[in-house]
Amino acid sequence: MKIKVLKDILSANEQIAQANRHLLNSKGVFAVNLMSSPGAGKTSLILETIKALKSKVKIGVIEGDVSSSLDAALIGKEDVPVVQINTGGECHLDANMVSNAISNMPLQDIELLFIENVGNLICPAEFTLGEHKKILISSIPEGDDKPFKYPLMFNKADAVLINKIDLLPYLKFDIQAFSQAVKGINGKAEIFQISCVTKQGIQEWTSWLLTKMSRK
Ligand SMILES: Nc1nc2c(ncn2[C@@H]2O[C@H](COP(=O)(O)OP(=O)(O)O)[C@@H](O)[C@H]2O)c(=O)[nH]1
Ligand SMILES: [Mg+2]
Repeated sequence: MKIKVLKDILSANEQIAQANRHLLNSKGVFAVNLMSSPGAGKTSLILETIKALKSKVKIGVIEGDVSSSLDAALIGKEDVPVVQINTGGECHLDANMVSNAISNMPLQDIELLFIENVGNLICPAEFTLGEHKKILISSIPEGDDKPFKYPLMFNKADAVLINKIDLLPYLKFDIQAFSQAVKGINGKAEIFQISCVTKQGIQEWTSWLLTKMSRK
């Protein structure tokens, strides 16, 4: 019985996600669902990507958090359209929340939409939002064993960004073992080593993103 309820929820979510994608496609918006544990660097990556691409691409942001509008306030300083979703306790965004958010966004003025999911390596993997790409950020202080512990999240990602690479000299993290583990779970995911502090890898990441946008 419980399993049937879960199935119904997921298929209802799937239907709304498809409607979201249809709307985004009709407006020419490329949407990226950014997922990670809390503090891995989702907001930092959005800020760095805005700085790198602002002159080329019109960017909008949906911020998802259990509570607060701190991240939306930070992004708002960059003068891009931003909407905050507070899930009020839910550990992930769902398609309906995103549907409400995009109905409050000037989609005609947006070409690239970042959706910062709630910091969590489990639940967001289960809920598609209507995005075109799922991006997973995993950061050096979290350790190199995360692909083994949260395989579904790694399996669903179109790209895995290893953030805080500037901290590599100070922490035990085997990049090769991590990358091998990711490839074992998901042979298709692109892997980037980045730092939002030193900007290492940001150019490679934004080039990849632009290529994906043009092939939408
Ligand atoms: N050393 C280092 N710190 C970073 C980097 N990226 C983000 N941070 C820091 O990590 C913390 C969490 O970043 P934030 O972007 O808010 O993570 P979020 O919770 O995933 O959105 C902040 O103190 C950032 O300044 C990085 O590349 N290197
Ligand atoms: Mg954040």
